Amino acid sequence: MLNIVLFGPPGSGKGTQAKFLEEKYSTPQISTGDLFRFNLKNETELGKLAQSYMGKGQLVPDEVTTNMLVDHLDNNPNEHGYIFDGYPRTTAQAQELDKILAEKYNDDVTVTLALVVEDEILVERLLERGKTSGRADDVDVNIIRDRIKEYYEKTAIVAEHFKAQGKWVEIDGVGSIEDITNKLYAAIDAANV
Ligand code: B4P
Repeated sequence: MLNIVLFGPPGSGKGTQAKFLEEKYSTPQISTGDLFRFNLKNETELGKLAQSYMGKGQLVPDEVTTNMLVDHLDNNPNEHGYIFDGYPRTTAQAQELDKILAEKYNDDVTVTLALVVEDEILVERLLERGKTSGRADDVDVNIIRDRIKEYYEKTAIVAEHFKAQGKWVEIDGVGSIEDITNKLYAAIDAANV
């Protein structure tokens, strides 16, 4: 299996790039953000709970997020592997992902690709997306800044988990979308030998 973790702050291009990787490697994208938004749209209990965190720029609790991920994996089996987009976002989630892949598939994360983009560019991109995305968390600059703060407080530390496993590659996330995609392909091909 090829199990790719796409990592980076909000607006760094995870969702944008996941689509290209999905097509090239036949590994479906799993975006926990998209799964929460799907639940929100369908007004499920999970959607309402998630919105109470997402609307404030906060992370949804680990247990809720991991249970949703496991359900999704069970309902969408794929022997080639997966692109994890936006999961893990805490060290507890990273430990859970290792456990899930080992127990379910006797496998592990192939590589974590971390998109590096400076904060002011993140804010610009998300405000731009907010003009058309209909996402409440992309419209208010204070919520965007809270999301970025949450990233530095809870998510950035996940790097240590994957660095310790030798599965951490940083990619410059500024430049044309195509150039970044090509850098990601090269990093995956180098890791998947
Ligand atoms: P997500 O849906 O994952 O939101 P995101 O981080 O903003 O998306 P992404 O980073 O993929 O957007 P992209 O850069 O592609 O999460 C939303 C919320 O859900 C979180 O805040 C949290 O509350 C909750 N959540 C999700 N997962 C969770 C978890 N595991 N645990 C707890 N809570 C969780 O796109 C941004 C914009 O940049 C786009 O408009 C794009 O066109 C543009 N862009 C991309 N690449 C570009 C480039 N190279 N140049 C110019 N623009 C570019």
